[in-house]
Amino acid sequence: MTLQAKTLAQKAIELEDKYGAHNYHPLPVVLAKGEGVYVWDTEGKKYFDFLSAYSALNQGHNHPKIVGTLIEQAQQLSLTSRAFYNDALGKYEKYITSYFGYDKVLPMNTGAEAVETAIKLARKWAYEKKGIAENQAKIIVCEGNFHGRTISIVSASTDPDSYGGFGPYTPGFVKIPYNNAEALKIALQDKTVAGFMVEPIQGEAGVNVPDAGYLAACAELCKQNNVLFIADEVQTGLGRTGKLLACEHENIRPDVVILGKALSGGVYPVSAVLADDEIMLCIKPGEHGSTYGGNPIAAKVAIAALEVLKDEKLAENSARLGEILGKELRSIKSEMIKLVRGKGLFYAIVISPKNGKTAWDVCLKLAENGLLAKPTHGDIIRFAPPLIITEEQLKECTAIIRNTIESFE
Ligand code: IF1
Repeated sequence: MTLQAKTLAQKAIELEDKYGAHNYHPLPVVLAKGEGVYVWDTEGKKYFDFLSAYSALNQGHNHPKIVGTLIEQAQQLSLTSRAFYNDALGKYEKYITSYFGYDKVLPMNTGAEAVETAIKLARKWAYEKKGIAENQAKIIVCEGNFHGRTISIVSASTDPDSYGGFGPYTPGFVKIPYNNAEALKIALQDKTVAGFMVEPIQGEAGVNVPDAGYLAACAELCKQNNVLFIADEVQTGLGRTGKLLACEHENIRPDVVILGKALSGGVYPVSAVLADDEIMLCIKPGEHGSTYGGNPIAAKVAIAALEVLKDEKLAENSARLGEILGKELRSIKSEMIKLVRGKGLFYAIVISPKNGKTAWDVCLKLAENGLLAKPTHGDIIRFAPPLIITEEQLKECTAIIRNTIESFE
């Protein structure tokens, strides 16, 4: 590494350390450029991006169509607020509702805002349509969930790292084990339940894939009990697991769908909640919104990001290459790999420390070998490349992963 480049990288790290909140512990890699499945650091070293900003970059870095749309709209009209109409939002709302088959969309910005919106919709629907007594509505969530970091959302969390020290907590959340339909059946004996909010695959928990049939059983239980099935597809949606929405693996049409991340192809915060009129119209003018929600840039960029998903058949690519990724990961013979799980291009390996070396050390070595991934919960490494990756590039990546793991033997 040249002294100048090292200084650049070191300087960037020092600036973040001195002037930024310490709410993350990044890998010591300082990125300066991204293109497709690749990123480059300040020294010009090239890496495969195997995290895709937690599945916000399904379409890859700097996608020409998406970035081009961003630039064009930004130079035309960036923000009107919802105090006025604009010529982009209606087109987007028509496009996305027909794309996913729902009556309406409520546009927001971050995933957490969309999750909060879904919680508010479920509660409003419970009072106005289901007839649950005011302020009594409950939402059932699963242990190990990750739905965002607002106070109400961490009130639903079972992870001390998420909720610890942020009390008092928002009431109205019932926590049940994940991947256990019987537990949901019991929880639904409570007639004040408005909704069941679930990740089709739990991302942060380490790509925790439930048993086949679990989600379908839950959807059926919700239907029988007039409870909303709310799918948080912020991370699993938009092709990541090999289908447009992960719920499609079990032929489920959720009552409420939450989207984010790759809805903008990683160029702009865009999130959305989809639902039919009976639910969506429970929120009246002036009862919900946000300054940037549904802005013209978000509207146009989201259309472009969704068109790319479809035109480039990214869900199909994810399904096909996900089979190869899973097979290759499972073929690595190493005591360090305790478990491999995933679906589509959404995988995780659980690492057993060896000679004091942990998942963090593996990720440092992977970076040295040209592949970026990040550990979660100490012993889990998530692998989620952009869905545009080719079979040849994927094979290069699995070879890097194999050689890196084997180098610890
Ligand atoms: C971080 C991971 C964490 C999400 C699901 C809603 C949101 C997320 C299923 C909120 C966000 C991000 C947040 C980011 C790291 C990443 C993440 F699961 F993807 F790995 F934290 F658990 N629902 N996930 O995964 O969306 O408000 O972030 O736009 O907070 O460190 P957001």
